[in-house]
Amino acid sequence: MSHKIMNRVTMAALSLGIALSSAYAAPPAEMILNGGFETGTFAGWTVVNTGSGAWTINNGTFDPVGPGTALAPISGGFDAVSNQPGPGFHALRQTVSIPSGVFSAKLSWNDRVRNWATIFSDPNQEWRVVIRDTGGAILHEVHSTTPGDALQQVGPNARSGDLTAFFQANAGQTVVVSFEEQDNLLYFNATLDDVQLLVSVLPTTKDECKDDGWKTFLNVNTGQQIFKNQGDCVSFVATKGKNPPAYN
Ligand SMILES: [Ca+2]
Repeated sequence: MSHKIMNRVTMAALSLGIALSSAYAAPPAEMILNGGFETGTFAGWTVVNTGSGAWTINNGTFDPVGPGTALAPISGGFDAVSNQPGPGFHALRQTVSIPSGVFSAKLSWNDRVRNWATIFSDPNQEWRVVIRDTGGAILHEVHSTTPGDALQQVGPNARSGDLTAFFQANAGQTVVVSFEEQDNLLYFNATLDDVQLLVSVLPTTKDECKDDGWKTFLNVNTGQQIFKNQGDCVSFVATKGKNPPAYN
């Protein structure tokens, strides 16, 4: 395991309060880089701005074009805010490779939504979170504003989507996680922070079960361990999955 991956795994484990006691264990991996924008940059992100306006890194002083005012970052020192003087489309994207053997997957983030038009409209005055293929086609919608929703959702709003079934059905595929603000009715400020894509995979060797490694296999959507004990984990590996985890 590279230092870079180890660091990311360790960070994901720490965020879930797991003790890394096994040399072989495979705790849930964080697949998003710089999800909190704490580099103060868009490092790790593909920034798409078409039409009018752009995404901006906000340290609490960014005052968007239009009636929106500066707001403190959702967490830490920075978040990302969209703004525009005219119609446009603004996306923040990361490309991820879906591993095989996924047990659970969860995409979570915090946002603020400030729609200065009189309505949301699909898709032309909308905030949405979708999974696209590398050609741009939408494969899965995680979240979307809907006509009738409150126009001002300053929050911050903690949102998430369970991607387990989608990841299991698309193992081995490369996909694009895309946070999108689109507008053509009036000003629209979307704010994004704290993006996490946690993925847990099942063990493939008995060694991953030993030295308390079995404790690190979690359902990232519930936070629960999936194996009852080391024997439950070893049995899963030995039977090539025919004997499922106790808590699946
Ligand atoms: Ca942040």
